[in-house]
Amino acid sequence: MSKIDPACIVNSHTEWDPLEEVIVGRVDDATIPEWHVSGKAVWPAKHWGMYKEHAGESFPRELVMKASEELDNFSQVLEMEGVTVRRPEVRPGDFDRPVSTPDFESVSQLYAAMPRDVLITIGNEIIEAPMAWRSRFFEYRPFRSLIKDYFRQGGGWTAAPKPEMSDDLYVPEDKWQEGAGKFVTTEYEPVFDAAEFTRMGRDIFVQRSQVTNDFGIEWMRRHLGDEYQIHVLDFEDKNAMHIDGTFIPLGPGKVLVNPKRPCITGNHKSFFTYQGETKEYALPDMFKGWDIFVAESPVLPESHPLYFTSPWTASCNVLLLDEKRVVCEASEEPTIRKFKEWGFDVIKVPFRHFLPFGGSFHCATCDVRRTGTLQSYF
Ligand code: DAV
Repeated sequence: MSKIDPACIVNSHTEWDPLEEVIVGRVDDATIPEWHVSGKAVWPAKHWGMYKEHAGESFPRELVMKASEELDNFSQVLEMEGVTVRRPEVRPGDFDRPVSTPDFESVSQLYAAMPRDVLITIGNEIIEAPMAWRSRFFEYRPFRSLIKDYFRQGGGWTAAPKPEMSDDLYVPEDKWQEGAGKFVTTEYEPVFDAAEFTRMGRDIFVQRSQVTNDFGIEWMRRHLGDEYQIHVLDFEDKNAMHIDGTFIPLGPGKVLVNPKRPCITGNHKSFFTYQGETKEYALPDMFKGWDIFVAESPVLPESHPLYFTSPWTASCNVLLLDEKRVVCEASEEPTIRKFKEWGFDVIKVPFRHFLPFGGSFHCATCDVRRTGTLQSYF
């Protein structure tokens, strides 16, 4: 028998159950993190100069302002769709000053824009992730007043072991080489970003990535115990970071996949054409009979600044309000058309100014409550 209470203020088991309450991030005071090998492993090379020369400064202020307006508008749209929205608290000095611990110093902290990266709700519990970047060590702080409030109302609250993030956690920059399956984080201690995990009831999927190590995955496995199965998926992706731009559950029996990063994990193969080439997508056998929806290429112009990610977040990083309603970026016409063909009701929200900060609607949110119970979909 499950100990999970569906009436708890914190209750979410999947990416698709009807969304009742959500945290939407704030991008205010977003600060450029310092150059570090853990960033080099994932940041687009054309922005490396910015990290090397402008760490500790604000991201371009006009962009931050427009992104902040987009977040406010997105929050209003969610409220109009009947979702309760809560926001983190950003205080002066949260990000734009140096921090030090016994193990490292960092010129700044990053932001509170991406609750999905730092928090994950599994059942009745909110878990704070032990993130792998020094610039994100204190990222839980802007969310603490919300988490305390949920705890007081009966929600569960766990902070995974805080990493030391000494040099032992990273491959030194002069030894670091990029390549699929090569990771910049060592197994010194558990680390993961919450957005590395995606939830389908009793089955939870994760990838080893530049910010999530096997030790971190094992911590989650033991923490969650027998009621859950954690499955590690492997993708062709040399900058792997966060599964929600790569493999996105859309409902029971439905998953959205990024054609640029095929899954190479199992024997259940499907094929599709991407840029004139036939591609193989190999999932574990448990996905037999599932619909594999292939994401459309993003239409974001090449010149659009993306400081942290590939452009695929524009088309893949969608938020489901239930099995029917999906929030898509308003200029991504091909994606919108596809979702309609697949039978979804599309809610179009402009988010182009937010994308540069490393994600879209899924990243910018964290589920607090979705109607539903813990089930198995396989
Ligand atoms: O480049 O697709 C997405 C990360 C979103 N949290 C990417 C990474």
